[in-house]
Amino acid sequence: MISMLCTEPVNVEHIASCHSGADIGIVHLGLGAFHRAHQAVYVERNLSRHEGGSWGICSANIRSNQQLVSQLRDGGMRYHVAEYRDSRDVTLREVTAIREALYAGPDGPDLEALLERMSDPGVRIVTLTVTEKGYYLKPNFSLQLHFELKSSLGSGALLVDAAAIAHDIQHPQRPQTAPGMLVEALSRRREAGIAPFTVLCCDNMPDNGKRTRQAVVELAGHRDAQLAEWIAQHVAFPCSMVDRIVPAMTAADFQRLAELGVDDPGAVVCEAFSQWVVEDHFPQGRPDWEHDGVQMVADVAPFETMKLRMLNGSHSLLAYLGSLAGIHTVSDAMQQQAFTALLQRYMHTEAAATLTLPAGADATAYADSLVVRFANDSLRHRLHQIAMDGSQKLPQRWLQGALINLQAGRDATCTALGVAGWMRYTAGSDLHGNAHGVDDPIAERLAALHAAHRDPESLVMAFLAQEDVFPSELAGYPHFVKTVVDAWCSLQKAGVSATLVRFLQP
Ligand code: CS2
Repeated sequence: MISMLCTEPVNVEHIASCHSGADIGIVHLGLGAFHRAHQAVYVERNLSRHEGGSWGICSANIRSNQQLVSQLRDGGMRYHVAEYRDSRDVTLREVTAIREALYAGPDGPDLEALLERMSDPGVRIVTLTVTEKGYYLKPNFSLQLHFELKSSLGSGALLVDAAAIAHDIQHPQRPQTAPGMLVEALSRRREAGIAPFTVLCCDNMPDNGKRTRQAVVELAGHRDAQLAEWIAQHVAFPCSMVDRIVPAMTAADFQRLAELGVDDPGAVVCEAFSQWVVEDHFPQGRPDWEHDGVQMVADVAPFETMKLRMLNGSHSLLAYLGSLAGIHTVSDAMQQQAFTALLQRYMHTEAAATLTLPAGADATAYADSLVVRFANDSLRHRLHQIAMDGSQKLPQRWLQGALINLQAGRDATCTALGVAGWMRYTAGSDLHGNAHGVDDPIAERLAALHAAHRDPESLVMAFLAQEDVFPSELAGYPHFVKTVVDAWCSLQKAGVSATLVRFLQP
């Protein structure tokens, strides 16, 4: 470990990878920036402590970005993570925990290699970051998951009509989705008499292990009821909470890394903060992650709910309202008092009121720490990136909490503002008329709603009637509905800042 002070006022610490290799014991689906800067760093620490071992990672992209797979291979499966405490203080970490990279996306060459790897007895854990939409599930507002294999109705159920799931039901041996790959690999293991791996979901969803189990067991039921029963009985799906801000890389990020001497197409820039809370249920064994900074706990739910509603909920508020105002990044939005006031009010009065905090946690201190993290201007975290897939994110970030507040007779003004902001964002332009793409699985349906409903009230009602996004009860709170309509009108007429000032008046 070398610490050096450059001629520029930048403190750069280099941490070299301290192991020469490891057998593969983990398969990861979703080789994005987040995985490289989060889970792979914890595994890197583990391998460095043990000088190798059997928990190396085989990481696969299953939808897109074959180029990254090639780049990692070309770079000898070695890449860098630049952890910025602030713009003058960076740790440059070399990571070699990912031992193998595969591309199993549509027409990808490595699907069979991936399934073989997942069926290997040496692999005992499969982790996932495939984003919320990658599980093909309806939202679950009750958080009571059902496991009746025959039923496809009810909250949290598998989207059996989604094209990719329909494909996996038709062609189970050539799956395109993460649930389909898990089912096929588990089926192969069952037939070969190999114990199943543990499935560890690392996506931002409440009860993410239970939801993954729902998708896998339900999909398996379409193929073979006994396989579904075997998975339900024998496969562990622990829940986890993941946290680290890892923006998509930009040309400017590669440029500043080049200035620090790092010429690496696989590099990732992120914040210094990192947290991983994992439910300790790994029947086939696990790395001794508790010595690498992972919190191994009995119940992840309080951590997950706190993070989703406070951090991700705030992110989404900034994403829609900030984008409408023509602001590009999280840290730019945090320069504006109207936005910090919005987040303070949202976190303290709306989000915190709905939480059962983890032991020892303090909502005020957590909110304060988030404001500091968001203001970190060494990250160019684009609001449009966070705005993506709103239909998949809003239920757990805002709407579940709003319903709890409304049922308890409490205020949900910030959430109503956010909902109006999201609706307006999905029209495809900001309030200055600049067009933007709307990246969401239901973008077309939302565009049709905008085209069909010209008056604000009927548009808002049409949005609230989208039951795969909004809990049906929300439309039954007239004050909430009126606040959304008023906020929509105010955004259109007066803009974001004036609307925030007006709605946030005590
Ligand atoms: C963000 C998250 O893009 C988003 O939706 O809210 O990726 C966020 O940065 C992470 O969850 C932080 O841990």
